[in-house]
Amino acid sequence: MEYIIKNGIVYDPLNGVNGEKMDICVKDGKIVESVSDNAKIIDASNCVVMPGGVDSHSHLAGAKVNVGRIFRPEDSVKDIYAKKGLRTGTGFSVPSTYKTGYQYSEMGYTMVVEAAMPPLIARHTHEEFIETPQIDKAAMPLFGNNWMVMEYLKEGDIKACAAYVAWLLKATRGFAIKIVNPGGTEAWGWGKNVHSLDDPVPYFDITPREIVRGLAEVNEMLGLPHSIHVHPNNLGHPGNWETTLETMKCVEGIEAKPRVGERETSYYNTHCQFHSYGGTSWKDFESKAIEIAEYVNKSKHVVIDVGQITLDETTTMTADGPMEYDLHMTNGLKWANCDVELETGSGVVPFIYSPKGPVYAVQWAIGLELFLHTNTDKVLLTTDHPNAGPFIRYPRVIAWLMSKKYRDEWLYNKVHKWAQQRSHVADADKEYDLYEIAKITRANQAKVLGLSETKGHLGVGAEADIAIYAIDPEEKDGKKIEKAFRYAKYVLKGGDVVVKDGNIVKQIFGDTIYVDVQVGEDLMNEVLKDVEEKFRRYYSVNIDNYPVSDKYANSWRVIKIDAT
Ligand code: MFN
Ligand code: ZN
Ligand code: ZN
Repeated sequence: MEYIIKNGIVYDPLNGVNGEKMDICVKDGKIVESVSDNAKIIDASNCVVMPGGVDSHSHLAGAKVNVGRIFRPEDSVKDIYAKKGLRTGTGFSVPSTYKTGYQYSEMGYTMVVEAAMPPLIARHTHEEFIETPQIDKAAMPLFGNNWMVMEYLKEGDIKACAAYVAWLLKATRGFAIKIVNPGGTEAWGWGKNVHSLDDPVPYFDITPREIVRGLAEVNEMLGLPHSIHVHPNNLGHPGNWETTLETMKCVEGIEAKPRVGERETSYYNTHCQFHSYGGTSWKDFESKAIEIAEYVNKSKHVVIDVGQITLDETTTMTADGPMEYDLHMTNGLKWANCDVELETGSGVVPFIYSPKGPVYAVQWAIGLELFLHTNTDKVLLTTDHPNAGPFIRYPRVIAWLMSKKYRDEWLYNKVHKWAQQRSHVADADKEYDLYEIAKITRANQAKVLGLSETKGHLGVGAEADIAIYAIDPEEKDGKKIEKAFRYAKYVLKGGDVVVKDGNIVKQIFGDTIYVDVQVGEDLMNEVLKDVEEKFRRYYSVNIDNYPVSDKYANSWRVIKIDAT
């Protein structure tokens, strides 16, 4: 099938295209130079054309997401999705699988990364991916509290650790190294936590600093497409901005050495909003977003996603088990806790971020300040779905960023006054333009994930993942901006029109992307012997039942890397 998208205003930052009227040609699922006269015409007059959206951090599938669904029937009854010809779905903050795929697609997103996959439960994640239509998917296995990782790093055996990471990525069909509260989730198994970068993990006697640095070295030794993806210690605690800065600094000097892709950063700090807190308690809680943004701007190795608070009722879920216990003690709502032997654990707690809550107002302002003060090449749009709010609010976040007037409507009329008093958001005049929106929702993401050869741009050879929005580039009416980005005029995925006028017109299933890194055979054999021994001694499963087999995807896309 051939298409020509005519007369749209194109925003394609990876190719430096900033609001030019031009035609985009599509053939056989790819963007091409030209098409024949038989090509179908898509009229994009008065519309904006961007690459398909890429979400590098979202909790959409797997163990804790499903706990969230089961645990919150009150969330499921709220938002029923029933459209002719499509699978029905439910759930506002933790939507069911089909609804997740459809709603991302309606917004023009074509690729989403599940941010935290417990390796032992990888199959569950992939099973849910099979049921999540419209988008390409990838998942990041959790490494920051893994017994084997901690032992190898304690022994200073980076090479063995790298081989183990390579094995686990392949066994779980994982995409990148995720680190959540390094050492703290393991400590939670003993009812404890770690509170600083140099607090030793019980029994393992290794520190968060050693875990983060060690895994960063492993990451660059293997040359993975993405960098380490880090949720630092002390999430959500007043005063944590110092831990955040220290964590960013602890990998200074470790250079990005991807063997595929064009990533320049060796450290990705996720949901940075939850890590930019000043004060000593909730009573003197204040923003340290500008301090964090200033460090990020001057540090070549760092990129952040924001985790913007959307001021909704939502469901929080994280592999940071002790943090969820703290949150439950703070808000008094129900709490679920799950342990995953040898690897990780998680917690789930509902949360109501009321705009009238003083603390939530400051959290909202902190996210916006990070967007408004960080260099737009180094910041990515996320809500840490569903932790700071559901992904269907991305269009509202875009509206807050593009229109100071709209931001101020919220700041002065809807949100508690602490947002003005405890942050500098009221002073920030910056308004994003569509070029910058395209950066923080597509170009930057594709680049830091190492996928920018074919994703996140509209150059010849790119996958034909394209979003077309009915919006005037000068629009300042927040509601209109939100509506335009919530329901795309057209979305193409792999060269098929999948959305028209905000409705799904074709159901397709994307690929599941993972990395397969080859390391030296002798080293791998040695490490495998060790791992087999660990399985016999400690795991309740047999190693032969651990790897994810071929049938766990609609279609796999493997990124092969030679690190021998
Ligand atoms: C990451 O996974 C991930 O993370 C993230 O809720 C997550 O009430 C999961 O106990 C949070 N609030 C306060 O203490 C506020 C102070 C309060 C007071 O007691 O003084 N002040 C007021 O109420 C102001 C009253 C005056 C006024 O101005 O109105 C706390 C409390 C809280 C705080 C609760 N914290 C948690 C935040 C952290 C992490 C959420 C989510 C988090 C989720 N991803 O004159 C007048 O007008 C009167 C003024 C008022 C007065 O003085 O009375 C994983 O992957
Ligand atoms: Zn996290
Ligand atoms: Zn997260």
